[in-house]
Amino acid sequence: EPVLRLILGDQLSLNLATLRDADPDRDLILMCELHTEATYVAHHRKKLVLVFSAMRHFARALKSKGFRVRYRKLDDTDSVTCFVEEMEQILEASGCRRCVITQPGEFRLLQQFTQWQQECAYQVELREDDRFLSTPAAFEQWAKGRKQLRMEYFYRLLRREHNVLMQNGKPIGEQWNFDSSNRKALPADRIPPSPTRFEPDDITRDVIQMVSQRYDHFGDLDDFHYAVTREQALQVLSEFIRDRLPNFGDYQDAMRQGDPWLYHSHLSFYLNLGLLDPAETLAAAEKAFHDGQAPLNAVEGFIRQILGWREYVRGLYWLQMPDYAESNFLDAQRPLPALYWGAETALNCLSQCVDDTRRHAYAHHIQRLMVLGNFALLTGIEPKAVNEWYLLVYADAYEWVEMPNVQGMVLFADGGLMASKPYIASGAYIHRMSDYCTRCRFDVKQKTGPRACPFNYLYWDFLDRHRDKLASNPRLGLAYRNLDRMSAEALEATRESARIFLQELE
Ligand code: FAD
Ligand code: DLZ
Ligand code: SF4
Repeated sequence: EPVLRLILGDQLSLNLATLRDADPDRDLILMCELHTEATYVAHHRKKLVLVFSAMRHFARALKSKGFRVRYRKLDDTDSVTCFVEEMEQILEASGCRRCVITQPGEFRLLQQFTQWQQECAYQVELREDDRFLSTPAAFEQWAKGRKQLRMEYFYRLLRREHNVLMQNGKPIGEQWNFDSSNRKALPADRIPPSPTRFEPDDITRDVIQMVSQRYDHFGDLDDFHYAVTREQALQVLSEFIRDRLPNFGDYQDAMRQGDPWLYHSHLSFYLNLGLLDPAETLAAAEKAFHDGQAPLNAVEGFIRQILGWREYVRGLYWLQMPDYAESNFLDAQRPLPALYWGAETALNCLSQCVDDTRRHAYAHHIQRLMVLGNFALLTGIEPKAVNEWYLLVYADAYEWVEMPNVQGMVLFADGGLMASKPYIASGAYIHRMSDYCTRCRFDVKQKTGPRACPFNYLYWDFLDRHRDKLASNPRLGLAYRNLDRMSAEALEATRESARIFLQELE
């Protein structure tokens, strides 16, 4: 009897659990582009092109392996509102009684599928997504009884379990973490290699055409050059290992006007779509270290992002959902300011980071965290709006990875479950790590007044405003002592500058 096997847009892996026991001659594989998926948040147009083009290329790869694939293009599914509806139609028409799905990466879809599984007349099997190095169950086990869930300890556990950068039971280099050597600014004369690019083929050009006709969402569509097949993604990986990894550590936190790519890997798009497997990226980086092609601080730094952060946020998401979406520890209520959609702003760092995002559906970690995120935190933007923004603007964004980064890392909305303190910074940090301030109308050295860098007074005003919730945090002790030492006039000027700025932001 034939089995219907659904493959979602971020499940583009030949070793997907759904496909493991598939019989090409007997079974039917279903992939479908849905208007409702493209619009439940108004995804960046480059993200839509990436997902749909990668889906179409994956369907082609499946067909060339002999699978029977039913691929539904957006133009044929206008009346279809959800995956379940499409599956029911096919099951009814085809005589299949069994259906296999790998668990989706977003809670809303898992809920739909489990509800259907319970109610429908078919045999619906939901399989664990095992394209990760850990599992939600293992994370839950680790989290049991802990009040704070620090990534660092989960990471060490996984280093041991998977024997990554280990020697005789100890971390290579006698140290788990080399972050302190990974905070260099980028010297002005350093030119990072340009990113790997692929010219769009016929399939991608069709998708670009379709997206441009149908959607006017935020985000530039021109100059699409991302990988859309596994072969291309493997090329991005190997060029990263060769050209960028050696400098990845040193300049991991650096920002430069007009260049979001720097020495980052640009692999999140492909890891999250399923075109690359996290284990193979770790193996490639570890090999570069053992071959003497990249230093330990770079390799450990890169491995920590994928083995540590990526696995950790996924565990946290499934542990905390659905409540995580509702948390708002600091009671932030401000609507998202128009500058996040590209409205003109005099804060050059923000304007540049939004511009990179609009052009590429990409910004690197420190831009997302210390500029765009820092500003959202300092100005008290409502978590729901911030989550929606991050989920739709980045081509690597799916809720399982976006939400913990926003709720936990950026907004401190979970009250410190993830982060030991809010990631707040004044203009000095942005000035040290970027060249944005030299081209800004504001003066990063001034603390208050109309020409002062807004991050400076917003920083102190934030601490002042949230004294009741944050003053007892030991990691903010020094900051609060400094705030307490501020003269009454200086505090008043800080509050006044912040008040004026926040009022104008509305
Ligand atoms: P690199 O700097 O080269 O890092 C290598 C890989 O490590 C990445 O490809 C990614 O898979 C992983 N990684 C690094 N940091 C994280 C992290 N904090 N959480 C999870 N994985 C990480 N990443 C996403 O993949 N999707 C998102 O929707 C997303 N939203 C974010 C939102 C905010 C507010 C912040 C602060 C970070 C977010 N990140 C997200 C994490 C990180 O910024 C991106 O993974 C990274 O910028 C992708 O670029 P890269 O591949 O060049 O990364
Ligand atoms: C992101 C995305 C988009 C925009 N569109 C589709 C789609 O039409 N069909 C599909 O199967 N998947 C799509 N995806 C990926 C899904 O949103 C993703 O599988 C879930 O959110 C789970 O992570
Ligand atoms: Fe951003 Fe302040 Fe620097 Fe301007 S001066 S770029 S607002 S940090």
